[in-house]
Amino acid sequence: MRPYLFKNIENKWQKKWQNSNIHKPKYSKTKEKYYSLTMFSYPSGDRLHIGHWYNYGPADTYARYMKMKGYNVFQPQGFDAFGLPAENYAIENNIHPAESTAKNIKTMKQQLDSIGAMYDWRNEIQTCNPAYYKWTQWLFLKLFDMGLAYQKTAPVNWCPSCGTVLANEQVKVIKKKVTKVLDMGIDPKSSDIRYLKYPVDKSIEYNGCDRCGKEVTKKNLTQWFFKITEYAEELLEKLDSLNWPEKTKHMQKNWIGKSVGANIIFNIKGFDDKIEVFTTRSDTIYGATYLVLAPEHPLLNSIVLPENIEVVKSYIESAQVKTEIERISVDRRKTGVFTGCYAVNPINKVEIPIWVADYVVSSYGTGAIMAVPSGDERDFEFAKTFNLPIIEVVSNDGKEHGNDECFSNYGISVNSGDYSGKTTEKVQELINEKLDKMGCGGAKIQYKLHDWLISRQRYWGTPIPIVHCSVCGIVPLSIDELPVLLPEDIELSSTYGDELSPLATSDSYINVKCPKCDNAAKRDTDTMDTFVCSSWYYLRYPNAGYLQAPFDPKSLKWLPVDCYIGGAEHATMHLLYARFITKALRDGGCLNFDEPFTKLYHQGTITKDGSKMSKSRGNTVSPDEFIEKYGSDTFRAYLMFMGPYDEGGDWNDQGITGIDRFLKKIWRFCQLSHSDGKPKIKDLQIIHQTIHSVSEDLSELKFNTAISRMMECINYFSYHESINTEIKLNVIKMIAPITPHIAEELWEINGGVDSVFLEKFPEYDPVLAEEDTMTIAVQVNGKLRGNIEVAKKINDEDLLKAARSQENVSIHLKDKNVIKEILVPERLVNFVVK
Ligand code: ANZ
Ligand code: ZN
Repeated sequence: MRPYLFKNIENKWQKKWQNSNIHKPKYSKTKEKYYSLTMFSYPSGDRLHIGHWYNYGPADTYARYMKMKGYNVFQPQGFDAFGLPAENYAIENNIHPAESTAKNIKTMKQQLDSIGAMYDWRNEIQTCNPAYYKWTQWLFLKLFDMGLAYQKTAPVNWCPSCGTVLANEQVKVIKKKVTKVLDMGIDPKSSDIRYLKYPVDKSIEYNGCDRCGKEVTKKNLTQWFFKITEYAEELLEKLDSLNWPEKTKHMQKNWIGKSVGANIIFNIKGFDDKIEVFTTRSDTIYGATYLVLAPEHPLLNSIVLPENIEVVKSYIESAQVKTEIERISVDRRKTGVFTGCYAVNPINKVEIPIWVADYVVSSYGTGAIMAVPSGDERDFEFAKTFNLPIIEVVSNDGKEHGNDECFSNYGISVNSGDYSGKTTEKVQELINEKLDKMGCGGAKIQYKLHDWLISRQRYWGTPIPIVHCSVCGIVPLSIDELPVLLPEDIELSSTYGDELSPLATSDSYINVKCPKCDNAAKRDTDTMDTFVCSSWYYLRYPNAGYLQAPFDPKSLKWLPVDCYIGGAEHATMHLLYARFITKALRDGGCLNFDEPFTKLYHQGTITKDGSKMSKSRGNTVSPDEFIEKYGSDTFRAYLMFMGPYDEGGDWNDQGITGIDRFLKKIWRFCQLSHSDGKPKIKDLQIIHQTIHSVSEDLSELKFNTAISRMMECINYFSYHESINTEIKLNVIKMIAPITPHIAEELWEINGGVDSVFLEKFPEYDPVLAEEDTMTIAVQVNGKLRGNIEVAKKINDEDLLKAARSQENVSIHLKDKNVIKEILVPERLVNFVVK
């Protein structure tokens, strides 16, 4: 037997695969197409880590399995090469990001090669390449043309540490434990003068930047947005049709945040202005005892009475320093001040005071509410705090209970004029109709989703193809002016001036002639969010070199993506943006499908000693050293064996030696000499049972159990001195998707021509796989006392005999009278005794 020299074997096959067409799909044959995609990676300067491997290795196993199942598999690879991490890396290392990115991509590609994956490198994508970002600019212009890209001035998220604005999706709630030293001054009861200072652990929450974790602030800026809200309903509704993890669908659903309710317009006594509120409970309008405006509400500039201006002003200022999370948290003490003016309830004409309070936020609904203390907890507390009236308007039985409580459920209206006695649903319907007739609002659907802010004040991104002209205003470039190349004469620094884009410092870039009127004009100085680059890349892959358009219309037959594998952290960012862009391009006449990713799968995370691997924790494990020591096949198989693919597992070095032994057993087994004569029935049964479960597991990405079954199978055969060749070849084919290099080598050793990946994955024969024995549970008086293994063809008499003689059962039958024997075929025997 030859020794298992994994290094030689892996090098040999990686070269062979590269030089052959084996990884290339038949592009024109899309009938059996299978587009297997993994999320492309960021070349940020780190080497490929276990996380990448855990995404790409098992995903390749799945792709290879699908290929052996007869699919025409397309598995591309590329680089999400623009963005902050790449720019920051370049700044730190004092080189141009174009240069460092190219270098990092080169290293990453070498590492990717060591996985031995079935990548079709002919269709590689690098988003920082002008041949690609030309089409990202095209996408911007397309959306602009469709009215889906627009500029507006709004309070936006600003990350001071990254020096750029961020989309809402890229801001996350960060929980942190901090130790604060409380200074209580001098203890008056104590005789010695001692300061009461003691540290307390406090947990704080704030809105942080998804990249750097620093606190994000709000700034009023003019920025570019993509109108994702136009698709809110479809994004929500089509979730049901997707073969995606339920959790991810749920997160998108919550992020979109649909609320069915009404807008109600209140007149303001003594002013022409009106206040519009959003409510999900228009039926409670008779219980509205005051209105609340968010501190940012523009009406506060005009309606506050002179004697109230001072307090309102200082209240607004105090609200500004609080985070939104703090403001809306339910258990916080409510604060607020009276504006001095009154609003008129459009339904019953009652005048109610207008307050300003920070528990109402400007970013949701209309930034104003009608407060119903008897129906809403927050309003209830506020009313208690400030002694405002509480009017009961809904109860469970339509009777007034007059108790001082908040009832937030649906029920039957009371104290509501003609509406009393009717159900919540009915009253909502009637009131909404009435409001509509009066011109005072009506039914309204509200979403939490906001438009996608796509401008970034950073250098390393796709320039926005817009010119600002003092005469013509915003002028989009035409397609033949693309790409707008990133200027090279820019001094990069980690501390750009506030809000100033690095591109603004290049005179030669900024100053242009207006394409419309030829007067002096200026280019837009921002670049696009890198999530724009990744929102459409899967469309270009099937013919990534196409010059005439962003994607080749013919190659669109490859879409949608059949299976997309990547991290769950993208649930409400990339995965939402990509769905939106697909729908927008469909409506723009470019695509004829609704959803980009038919099936989605999230791999879990690999931990080290229970915590997530990260550079800052210093607990990362480099794949390279293990590939060096054990080989790529062993490493890949070990990653898959550690736990269910969607759960991940904890890394430890001991585990990998088990897989190492397993591969060596396979190596030995697949070189056993051929045994003459017919194979034993038991051998056939084992191999067909294994084929059955391994193919089922692989088709569901259950790699760990597939490998377990292979191990059991190999253990069974480990006593054999020779083996039927048919069985041996089946083992090689079964292991091929999991450990591709060793499988190819064994295939060749056994006289296989070409590649094992041109073979079909073995089919199991149900007759041969059939067990000839079965396990029967034996009970005494309904209690399980033992199990027996018997032949499937056994008759009842022999079965009962075997059951009685089971060791533990016989103990429980001793000296007892069996009054009944119950037989459940193929499952159970129960002795009823006295
Ligand atoms: C009156 C009312 C009566 C309400 C009642 C609730 C219960 P969701 O389901 O999240 O959409 N609201 C509206 N805009 C707000 C804002 N900008 N800041 C804070 N709260 C706001 O919640 C909708 C409800 O949240 C609305 O319905 C409003 O309070 C409040 F018995 O109006 B409701
Ligand atoms: Zn002009």
